[in-house]
Amino acid sequence: MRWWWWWGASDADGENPAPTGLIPVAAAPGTMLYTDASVLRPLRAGAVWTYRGVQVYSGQARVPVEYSNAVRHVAAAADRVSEEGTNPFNGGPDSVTLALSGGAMHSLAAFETLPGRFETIDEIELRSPVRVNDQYTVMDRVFEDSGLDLDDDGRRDALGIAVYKMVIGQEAVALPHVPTIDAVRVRTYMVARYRLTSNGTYTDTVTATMDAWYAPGVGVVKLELDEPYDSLGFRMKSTETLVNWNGITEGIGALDSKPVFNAQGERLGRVVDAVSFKDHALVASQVRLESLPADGIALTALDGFGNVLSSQTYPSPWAMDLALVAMNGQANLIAPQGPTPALKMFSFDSSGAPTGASPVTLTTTQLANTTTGERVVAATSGSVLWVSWIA
Ligand SMILES: [Ca+2]
Repeated sequence: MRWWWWWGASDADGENPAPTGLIPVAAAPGTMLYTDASVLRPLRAGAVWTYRGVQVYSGQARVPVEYSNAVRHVAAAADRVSEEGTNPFNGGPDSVTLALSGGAMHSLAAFETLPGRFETIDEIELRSPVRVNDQYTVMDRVFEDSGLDLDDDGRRDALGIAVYKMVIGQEAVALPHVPTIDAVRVRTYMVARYRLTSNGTYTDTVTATMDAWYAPGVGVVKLELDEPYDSLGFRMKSTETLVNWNGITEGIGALDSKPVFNAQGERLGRVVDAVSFKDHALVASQVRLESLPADGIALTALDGFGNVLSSQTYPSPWAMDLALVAMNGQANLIAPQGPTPALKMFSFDSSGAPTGASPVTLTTTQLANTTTGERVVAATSGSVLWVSWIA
């Protein structure tokens, strides 16, 4: 995260090694929250965190701005990823490199200190162990040439910038569409002031803060940036909260919906029933087979993202009235079938391929209203199969 670069000092050549004097003495270390900081910032190529953002302006009659930001991890090396945001803090696309080193999570970003001259800034986002009150410095620099001459003496004034972080503690964070989650709050302070060349005095100190909440196993679940908005002293607060997380093998929140296609390349028809297995679902849906007088059904296996693993179509009159039930790792389809009215059970494996030579007849009782879509309903308890129908 490099939100504070907007502050932009511009002359590394004139850098003074003396610190700014803007960083306070750290408080005594408090409770240890995590021995290993990396659990709070998982690096996972392909994972995507989607945030809802809002920017509110204080002291100004201005309508809040809503935006969204999707952050993706792209593989970079064994111990690092490129973290690419579509719109962090509503500022357009941006990316940083995240690297785990020595128990600390580093955020590296190239910064153009002078036109055409780039410097990589290494910011420690989190370090181990994670303790309340832990304070660490990202930057403590004085730029002798700030590019501005505030006191009009013909010489450009110096700018001191201090960036440091403090672990605030653990908090329960309420999120939209996502259960409340415990997260560690870390506050970043960005403090700056000018030193005037005419008399060596300092201007008022200006402070921006950014709070980040890190949830174990998930990463950043909330960000809040509070920064000066303009020279009149107004402030802008930007808040980003996690809407969903696609962690590839796990996740939280609901992902965007997307159409699912059957074996014929058509959108899945009316879903009649569905069952779940350990890592996928099997969906029975109606399908119109042009060559047949009646509808058939498609049995489509979907992974947790709605990707089709397999899809098979069966011509049958089942579509109007059937039940699908998972039992012993199989999918059992229970449906009336003629010509003699009977309720039969057809077995499939979890991908929807037929198993067993022939269907099992459950009853030959005359069924009522099978042509009007009255539902056959089935459930299991242990090894017992329950079926209900209208006789
Ligand atoms: Ca000056």
